[in-house]
Parts: sequence; structure tokens; C-alpha cells
Amino acid sequence: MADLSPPTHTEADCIFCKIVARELPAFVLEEDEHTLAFMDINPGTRGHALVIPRNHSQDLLTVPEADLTATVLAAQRLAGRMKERLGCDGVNLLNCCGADAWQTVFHLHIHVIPRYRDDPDRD
Ligand code: DGP
Repeated sequence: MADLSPPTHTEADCIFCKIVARELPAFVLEEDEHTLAFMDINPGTRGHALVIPRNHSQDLLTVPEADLTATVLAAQRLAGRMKERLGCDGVNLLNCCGADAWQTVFHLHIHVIPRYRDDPDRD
């Protein structure tokens, strides 16, 4: 019979926890006591990165306030650095919360996506 219980996403099977623990490789851009920023393995634009809290939280709805605050501030800092270093013209911050909202990795993360005036997929 099919298992209809909701999926659980624990620290033990979390790829981003493994990146935090350096058990999986990643191109780390910045880190501090509470957060880590690294390149997305499947970038939408040049420089597309992810910012995560070191502590495991499944998503935006379950993350403790202190980890959320640290993650948003780290994303803001990274966006500023992208403008300086990549010369991008703008930045999108994106969070997908829940499988139906395209979340595929169940450790809170904010996409920090540099945008360029000449992006081929720009609306
Ligand atoms: P989301 O759909 O919002 O859950 O995005 C998850 C992102 O994580 C997706 O853009 C690809 C990225 N990603 C998945 N696995 C890995 C990995 O092992 N390393 C890195 N650097 N990024 C990953």
C-alpha cells in the first residue's frame, strides 16, 4: 500500500547540511557564524548563488526568527557585493516554500540571482 504520510526532510538526509559540514563540495562565496553562501549548481544567470542558515530548517515557515534574519541580511550583503564585483544591473531574491512552490531542497535557502540588462530571458 502506498505511503501517504507527508515527506520528512531531516538534517540527516539534507544535502545543504552536508555542504555546511563540508561533506559535499560547493563553491563557497561567503560565510559567517550563522550562514553560508555558495554558487547554485544549476545557475539561472551568471553568479546565481544560494544563502542558507547553518542550522537546518525545512523552509520559510519553520525557520526560527534569528536564523531567518541572519539569512536575509547575508543575502542583502551578497546582493551588494554582486553589484560591485559582477557589475550586474539588478538582483532577484527568491525563496520557494513547499514542493508546490518549486522547492526541491528542503533546507531553507534564498536564491540571490544577479540580473543583467542584456539577459537573454529578461522580460
Ligand atoms: P529550490 O528549487 O528553490 O529548492 O532550489 C534548489 C537549488 O539548489 C537549485 O537551484 C539547485 C541547487 N542545488 C541542488 N543541489 C545542489 C548541490 O548539491 N550543490 C549546489 N551548489 N546547489 C545545489
